[in-house]
Amino acid sequence: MDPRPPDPAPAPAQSHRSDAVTAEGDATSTDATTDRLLTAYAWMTLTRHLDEAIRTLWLTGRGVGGTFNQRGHEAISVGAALSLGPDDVVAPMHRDLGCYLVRGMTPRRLVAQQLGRATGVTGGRDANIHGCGDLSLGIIGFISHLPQSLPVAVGAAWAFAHRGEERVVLTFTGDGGAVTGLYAESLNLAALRRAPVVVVVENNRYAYSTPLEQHSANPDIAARTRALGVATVEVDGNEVATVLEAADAAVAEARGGGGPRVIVAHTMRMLGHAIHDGADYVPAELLAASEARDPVARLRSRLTGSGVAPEELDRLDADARARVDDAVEYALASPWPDPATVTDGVWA
Ligand SMILES: Cc1ncc(C[n+]2csc(CCOP(=O)(O)OP(=O)(O)O)c2C)c(N)n1
Ligand SMILES: [Mg+2]
Repeated sequence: MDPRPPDPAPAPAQSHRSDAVTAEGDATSTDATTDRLLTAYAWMTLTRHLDEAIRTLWLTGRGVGGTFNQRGHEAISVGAALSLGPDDVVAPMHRDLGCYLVRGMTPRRLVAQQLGRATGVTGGRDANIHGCGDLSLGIIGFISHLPQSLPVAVGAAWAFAHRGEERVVLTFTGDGGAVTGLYAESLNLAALRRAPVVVVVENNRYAYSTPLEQHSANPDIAARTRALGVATVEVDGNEVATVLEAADAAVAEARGGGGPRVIVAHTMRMLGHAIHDGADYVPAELLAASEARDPVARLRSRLTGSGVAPEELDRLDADARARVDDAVEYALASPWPDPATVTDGVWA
């Protein structure tokens, strides 16, 4: 038995009283917005620190398998997940660590998963984000073959509509995934059946090492999606307030029977595809530009600009760091899987 206290819940962002009342004197909605952004900041810093800790484990020779870089995608995965209700379901992909966290998967389980330990989500059957799901948290495990999570999400959403349940499914794909036949087929079916699914396309301009312009004859993902008959909006994926606003609207519309909604969120990976990838093929000026658009730093400066004390943000940052340190310690002390369990969950 683990003598340590259970994985603590993230510190809720404290209610904030903004001094920056809007010109209209709308102090209440300003406070509400700031409080929500503080919540997003708490989750985004947790995602950032967790991603950095996992990278450090690999770079110091303690990693197993592989791990995908999250840096630059935090506003998308956190912002979209924060728009969901408790009964909704997500089918995240490999850059959505923030989404797993918001839905309640703890840093302890996630680090143990990444290290292939028995206490990880798949009990050591994978040492990556693949298959990392927990239906008790409304998280469908990520399917490695891209974008196979998409038809599963559409099927789940269609089932909700068929049963008359007002539940929404949120899923994600990349710009590479959005050029596949499965993307078009899944969205076509979703539109025909008015399935309540929200698809976030994380357009980071690369699919592994292939730039958008080399894998898409028409790189306008939103235009291609609208041509399928699906209502689509585009947002700056490095600006969490914009992601939240678009996701809130899309989830409400899908829940209200409006059918599928797609949000194309433009961002840029700030590192390579995965831990083994130094991104040498990305022009240095592009990487520098993405560093300058860091979604976490942008949110911090937006919040301080609207009157939040830097010490309050430092406190959220320190809480996130402490949770991650605890998770790393827990995972490193966790046992490897028992070989006797190797056939558990094998169906055929
Ligand atoms: C069907 C399939 N082919 C190849 C891969 C290997 N692979 C994993 S991630 C990836 C890049 C996907 O690019 P994109 O959809 O743009 O998402 P991103 O990684 O940029 O977030 C590839 C090719 C895969 N997982 N599935
Ligand atoms: Mg991509």
